[in-house]
Amino acid sequence: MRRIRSWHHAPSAPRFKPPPGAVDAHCHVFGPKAQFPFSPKAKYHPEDAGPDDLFALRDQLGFTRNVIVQASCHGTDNRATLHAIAKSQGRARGIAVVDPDITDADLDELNAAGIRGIRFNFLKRLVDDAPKDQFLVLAERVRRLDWHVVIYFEAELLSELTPFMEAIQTVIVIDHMGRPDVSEGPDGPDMRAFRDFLGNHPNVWTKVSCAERLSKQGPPFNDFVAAVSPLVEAFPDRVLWGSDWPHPNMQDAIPDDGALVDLIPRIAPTPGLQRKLLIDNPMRLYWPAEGLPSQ
Ligand code: 0GY
Repeated sequence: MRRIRSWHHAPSAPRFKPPPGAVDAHCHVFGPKAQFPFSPKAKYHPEDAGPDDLFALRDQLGFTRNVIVQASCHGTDNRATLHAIAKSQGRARGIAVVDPDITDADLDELNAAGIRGIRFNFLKRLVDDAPKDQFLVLAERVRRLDWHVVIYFEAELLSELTPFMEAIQTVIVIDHMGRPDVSEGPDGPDMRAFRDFLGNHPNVWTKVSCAERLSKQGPPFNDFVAAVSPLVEAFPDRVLWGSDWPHPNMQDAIPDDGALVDLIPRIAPTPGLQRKLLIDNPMRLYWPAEGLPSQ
């Protein structure tokens, strides 16, 4: 499989300055492949995007911390993610993807290494199967660690997955708002259904991320901003923001990370909303023992 680059080598400097302590709560690392090979089941083979590049971008964009989400190309081998967390000097946590037969001792080890949750991926183009019954068992098993569950699905699956999600007792974080059609506007069927879903399920959080995937208009992503800002206003305590660097599978439309950061004040227009989105909410989920940085 050809190796592809999906990330910008020279992103612009954002005009928006994140508040000190800001968390990029959704990003990935790829490899380096020589050290951490891809899964035999990987659906894409990206160019290396390791911790040094990630942390350089973090600093350039004005962030302090990262939450690194295990990408599907590494399957259930979490070593690349753990390697990046270990290099972060306490400034990264992670979300793992695990085999259903993982032992409790291995889960404990992941916890000690900075993992705080597991991801269930329902995108057919990324994974071969998504066994709901096994996911439910895993979700129950990680409760003792006070982990949460991250779920990635597309909007057409929201109603079908609702009973599955209702059976999960932990916090649930939904990636990229379950990929709504933002071009339909804030009151289009997808955004309305998703806001109703959050309203009815107080344990569900979401990442207001991925303008570069969800927008049909492209930069400056006006359709994304119009659809997403009411959601941030309605659920200010259950939203996270992530860059999604190195933007898996975006090789045909590589986004400028600086421009993505400049969307933050457009979807979270006040300093109070920005602080919740970038600091209070991710710190509660990923660094609860540290308390919140003073304002
Ligand atoms: C994302 C989105 C994608 C990929 C993955 O694990 C992954 O490979 O999450 C995608 O292709 O939509 O969140 O990075």
